[in-house]
Amino acid sequence: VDWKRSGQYEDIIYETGEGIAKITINRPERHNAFRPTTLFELKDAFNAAQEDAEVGVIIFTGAGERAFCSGGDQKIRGDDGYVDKSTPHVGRLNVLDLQVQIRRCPKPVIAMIAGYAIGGGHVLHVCCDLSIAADNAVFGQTGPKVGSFDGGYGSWLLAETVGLKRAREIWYLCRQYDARTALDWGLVNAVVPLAELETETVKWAREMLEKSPLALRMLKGALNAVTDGAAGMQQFAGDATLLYYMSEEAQEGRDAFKEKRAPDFGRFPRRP
Ligand code: 2NE
Repeated sequence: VDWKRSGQYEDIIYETGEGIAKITINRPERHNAFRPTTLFELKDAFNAAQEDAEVGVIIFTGAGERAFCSGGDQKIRGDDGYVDKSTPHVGRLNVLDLQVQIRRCPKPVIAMIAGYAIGGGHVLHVCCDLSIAADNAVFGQTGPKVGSFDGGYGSWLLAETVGLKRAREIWYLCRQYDARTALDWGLVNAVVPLAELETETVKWAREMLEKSPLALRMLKGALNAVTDGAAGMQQFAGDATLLYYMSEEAQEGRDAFKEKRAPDFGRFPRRP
């Protein structure tokens, strides 16, 4: 893909090409650990990809070959969350907002993982629709080791993905798992040689770009709805309203109002 870079970011890279947006955490010297600034920029980039009608699939990755993301930057962790120049007086845990944003984004998000996906970085890939791992990928949670935990998607979405016993093992023991194990456990969709990671991920993206965007949108909403409870149903209901707005039946209601006449819904079938 001939990626075109755009946006003014310090911690991330935003690129687009051939209907794909590629969002890269660019802090390789810290294994792509995130700080509040990183997350504000990711929020902006994911929003740009969602709003861009040319974009159908988003690839989320980390710079370099050593890490996808190593979670919250422990070196700038304050006493009430993560602190940096973008939020100097109050600690933030704004990765949780990004998790929700990835789930709510109606376009498929693929995590493209080389190296470590650890801690809050592991949770981010769990929140993505698909995960493609390089053969050097390493997965795990570290919370109970470093004084943290994720009791949200990081726990129950992980359990939905690998099963409760394995989710407990991952969190309670804080072990690291290789790419083959992650594949066996259903934590990733595919494992490929490191040198082929982007080529293979783009191949998956292109296959999805050939499919009906509305069908993919509805499927993402449907697959998320159960885990996301009322919030998931709310999004799915919004998509149902979108589809209804696109029908002649709904448009008759709008037109009747504008033309100051009674609506004629009689020509629409009362389906069994
Ligand atoms: C990832 C891991 C196991 C890699 O180990 P290794 O030995 O291959 O690399 P090394 O030397 O540890 O890391 C390379 C550089 O990156 C920094 C390191 O400190 C080192 O830099 P120098 O000190 O040599 O200058 N680095 C790596 N991860 C970092 C991090 N998260 N924050 C700041 N600097 C980091 C090993 O590096 C590791 O265990 N990293 C820590 C993983 C971790 O505990 N993450 C936080 C979990 S909590 C969380 O993410 C979270 C949450 O649970 C809930 C809400 C929000 C966040």
